[in-house]
Amino acid sequence: MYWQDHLSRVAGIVGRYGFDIVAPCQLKHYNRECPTDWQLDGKPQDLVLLIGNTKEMWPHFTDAYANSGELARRSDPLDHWVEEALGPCARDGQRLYYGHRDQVDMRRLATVTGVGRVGEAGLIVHPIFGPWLALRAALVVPERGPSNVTKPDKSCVCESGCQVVRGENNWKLWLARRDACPVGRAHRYSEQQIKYHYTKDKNLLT
Ligand code: B12
Repeated sequence: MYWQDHLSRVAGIVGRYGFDIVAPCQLKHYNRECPTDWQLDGKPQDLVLLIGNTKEMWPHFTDAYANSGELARRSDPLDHWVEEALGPCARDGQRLYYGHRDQVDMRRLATVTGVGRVGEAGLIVHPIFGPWLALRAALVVPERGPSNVTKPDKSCVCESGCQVVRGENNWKLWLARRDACPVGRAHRYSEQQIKYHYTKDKNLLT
């Protein structure tokens, strides 16, 4: 199979749960950017697919939460559900690494796959979704990935400057920095999704 076929297959599976970002690179493109202990195993040309989501994922998660007592008993229901949703996309010989628990540097992977640039505040900024995305997992497939990955721009340059938003380092500061970004405002998360992401308060889900 070509890497495009793997990408379509994975996008088809994870898209059912609202994971609407799937982006490829070769393993060496990621590994050469990383400290040794964050590198992933495999051959240099292997395909890596970054899997992420925008606000599209949220209703899938809240529906699953409403219909499953099991999720409510978990200390981090969203991370648990992410594993349930993404797990089936890894076939034999393919390895799935989760951003919330495995040693994979999702921000570096986002830049080498061209998903986004690193904004002044350090958040990944996607050309359409702006900072309104989450980087969930990396799937390593032992087949040749795309060799001609566009060299990503290293950083954003814009007039509004999320870096000018300063204050006490709490979640409201990070929300203000996201809100300062002029890109992707139509893709802002709902209030429920925002608050849950920053506080992990399960009461918000009921
Ligand atoms: C560990 C971690 C944290 C820790 C970092 C502290 C520590 N001493 O370990 C804590 C829990 C504090 C944290 C907080 C936040 N995090 Co965080 N974090 C991660 C995680 C799991 C690994 C980062 C890492 O070690 N990288 C590898 C090393 C080699 O690279 P590094 O650049 O030196 O790593 C440092 C920075 O990444 C920094 N850091 C961690 N998160 C963030 C977020 C931002 C915006 C910045 C500027 C820096 C930063 O901490 C790392 C250790 O010092 C990644 C997911 C992943 N697997 O990549 C998410 C991740 C980087 N975090 C993310 C976010 C959004 C945040 C917060 C804004 C969320 C919040 N709850 O408020 C805050 C802000 C961080 C800050 N600078 O104050 C997102 C960024 C998404 C994006 N669009 O860019 C990621 C990718 C998670 C995701 N699922 O999408 N985080």
